[in-house]
Amino acid sequence: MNKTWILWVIILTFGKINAQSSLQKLYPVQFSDVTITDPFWGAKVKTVASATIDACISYTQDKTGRIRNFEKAARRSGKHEGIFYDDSDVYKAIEAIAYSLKSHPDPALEKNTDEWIDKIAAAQLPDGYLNTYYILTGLDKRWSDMDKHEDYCAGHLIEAGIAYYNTTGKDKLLNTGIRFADHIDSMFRRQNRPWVSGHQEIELALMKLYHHTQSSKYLQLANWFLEQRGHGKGAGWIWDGLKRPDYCQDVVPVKDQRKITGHAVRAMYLYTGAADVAAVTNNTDYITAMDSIWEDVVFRHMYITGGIGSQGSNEGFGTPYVLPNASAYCETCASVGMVFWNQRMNVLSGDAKYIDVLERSLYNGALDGLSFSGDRFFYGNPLASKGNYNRKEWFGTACCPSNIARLVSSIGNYIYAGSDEGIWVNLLIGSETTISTGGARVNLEMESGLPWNGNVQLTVSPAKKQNFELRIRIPGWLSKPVPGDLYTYEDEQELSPVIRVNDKAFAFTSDKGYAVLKRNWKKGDKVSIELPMQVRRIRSNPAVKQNENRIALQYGPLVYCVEGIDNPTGAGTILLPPGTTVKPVFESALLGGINTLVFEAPAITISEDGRQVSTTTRKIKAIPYYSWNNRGDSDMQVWLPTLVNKISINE
Ligand code: FUB
Ligand code: ZN
Repeated sequence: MNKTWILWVIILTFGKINAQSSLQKLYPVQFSDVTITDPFWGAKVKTVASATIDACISYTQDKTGRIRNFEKAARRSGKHEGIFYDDSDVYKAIEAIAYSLKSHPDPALEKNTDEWIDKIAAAQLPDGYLNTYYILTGLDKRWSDMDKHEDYCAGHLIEAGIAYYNTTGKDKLLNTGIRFADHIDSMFRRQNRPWVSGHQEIELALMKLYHHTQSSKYLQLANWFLEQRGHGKGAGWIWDGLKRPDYCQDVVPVKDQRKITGHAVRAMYLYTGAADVAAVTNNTDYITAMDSIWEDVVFRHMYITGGIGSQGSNEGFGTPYVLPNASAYCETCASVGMVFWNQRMNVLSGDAKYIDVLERSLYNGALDGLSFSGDRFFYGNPLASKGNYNRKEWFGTACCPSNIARLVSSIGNYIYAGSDEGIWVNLLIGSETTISTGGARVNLEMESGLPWNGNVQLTVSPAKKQNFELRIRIPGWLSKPVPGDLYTYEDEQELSPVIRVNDKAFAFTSDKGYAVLKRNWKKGDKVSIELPMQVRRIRSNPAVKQNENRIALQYGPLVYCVEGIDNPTGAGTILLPPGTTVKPVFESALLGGINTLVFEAPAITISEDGRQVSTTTRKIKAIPYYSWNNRGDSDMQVWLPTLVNKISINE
């Protein structure tokens, strides 16, 4: 089918379509076209390649039965080990491996992965079905329980298959995923049999498959899954003993949703898939819904770390403005999901506010999930701890390790985008790429001091002299912590970058958070960007009672915390009164080289005889939030009190 026909099929298939102009404004540059040269992110990508992937393999293949389940499923006999969604961890590990192999080729790793793939493919049934839990516990029950994650696992299989094919050119896993997708299509969409996915993921995966194959049935199937929601067809999701369709975003149809509800990872994957569908079908109802939901998340439910999910009971969202710090759930996967969704929203709108949120979740809420050693993980990422919370080697439900691995190893996905008008620089991360705009090929080289200093240099080299816009995101954190009024800078200063082209100040215009540099670019043009970095004191909206009379510190894109190991009186004893001077100090020998924030402030101390409590002035050190708990167990706090608000001698 040629492109015009495909468009007509889409137009006839989907109701609300604006065929005149595409809703999608930008085309993200794939990580495989981006070489990371950044000291900060390059080190993280290397850690994932050298340690995180090994950890995932060790737990997937040796220390748990995940790979054995596929071997048994291929034999159609044996006891299933683990939980019904464990297949997804194998697929996510393969996806992370695929991304990592691109920058860190490793023949032994590839061979081992090929062997996994042989086992996975051997387990697939002739009708395309593939799920080791049901193959081993009773195929008569397959597709009988919407919450059993069969389609969720299928989605991760599809994502892994595409990733592995893109890196290696090997299509065995991809074809396994396609057969499973076809099976699902024949079981559900073509029979019009109700199925509300209990854990969204299949939608976004099918959209990747649609783009990979250009087969419109995957687009239709993705949209079909979206349209299943909100008509009472779901299983009546139960948590806390109550029927709660809000847990699975199943109360009203996606297009009519306006508020965020329920399980945070489910929600992020749902809206990522909805944005992917909308980008192709131009369904403005989905955009209207997501604009409103996004504001609800960012204006009322998001932690300053970009983490989401305030409660463990539903692994998700609670009451607006209720953001407890020590019990914050903030699952690593939810922050990964924030990165996915916000990128899609940026692609649809060309608005940098989504990248502001993406960057916050990436550098803080998500990165906190990975230890410096690469083989320890946080599942939840609280903003305060009494010292008894620490990273683990693995989890019974092990969604987070491979999720952070696949995000970090594909970090190049989030840096650049292109459009007909020009080139978009979203994240200021040292890298090199070549982008097409207006028919021209333009090479870009970026060097960046972030997150430690605000000096960024870009070398722009079009193949020939070319007029286009270079749109560089002006980080939102120069002006305000986040869009909306959930958090504000105490000083309310809006700082501006200084941008020079070939050493001359350039009078750029601003549009939707981007500095727009329009000129006739020639090979080797140099753009320098100076981002004025200052320590910022952040206040919460007064509606957040948990942060009343408290301040969080931020420097550049990083949120800071105090950890007991640096502050002998303990993280929970430190006050940050108004007027305290806080200075950044780069400490090259600490935690791989970080900016610490140092200040003198009162700390609550107890006299030696235990009979007096007083404050004494101490030298305090704060570290980036993502780097805490890398030096053993320690207490930690992000929101520092400005005054003594409570003394308790109860434990
Ligand atoms: O259900 C699969 C994964 O397990 C979810 O994404 C996580 O939140 C955890 O519940
Ligand atoms: Zn997780």
